[in-house]
Amino acid sequence: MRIEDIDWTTWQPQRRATLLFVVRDGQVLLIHKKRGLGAGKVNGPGGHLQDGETPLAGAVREVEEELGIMPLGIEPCGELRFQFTDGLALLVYVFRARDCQGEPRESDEATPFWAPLDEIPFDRMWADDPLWFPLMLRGEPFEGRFAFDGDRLLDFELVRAQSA
Ligand code: 6OG
Repeated sequence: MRIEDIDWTTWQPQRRATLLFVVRDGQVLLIHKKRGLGAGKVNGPGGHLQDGETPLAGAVREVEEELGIMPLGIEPCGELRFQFTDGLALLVYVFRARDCQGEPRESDEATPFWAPLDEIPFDRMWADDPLWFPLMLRGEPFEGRFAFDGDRLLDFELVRAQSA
């Protein structure tokens, strides 16, 4: 499956989800994800949106639920559209926060850790992450489209956006 095989004008996500990265003091707050899509991988805190929830509200709720902290100074960074070969179509809203209130703590969904910005463990993350992470860290809005077969990245297109 190639990106150009997908009709993005009629593409509709079945599910919408969030990711939020607290970036502070040269470090980014990541999690070992314990369950859900991508269990076993390193990612940012996040999860699926509930009915009627805005992406920002969902992103904040997920961080509070998974890590018990309140993100501060939140900015939208980008949108990621994933088409999986098994039919799953997923839209992920990515946010960045300048700080957080409280100490991140482990939950049944996530084990948090701070990673130095020059030691981000991309080999344990989804294959799309190294593509857009640098834009997110520089605060440059982006839009990505990705074709996946399971956790294998088949094809992608990544562009800078006017605003996230
Ligand atoms: P729950 O199953 O936890 O929501 N997610 C992805 N994140 C990255 N970086 N790359 C992907 O490439 C992803 N696919 C899904 C979005 C799923 C969580 O997993 C993220 C959500 O935070 C395919 O409710």
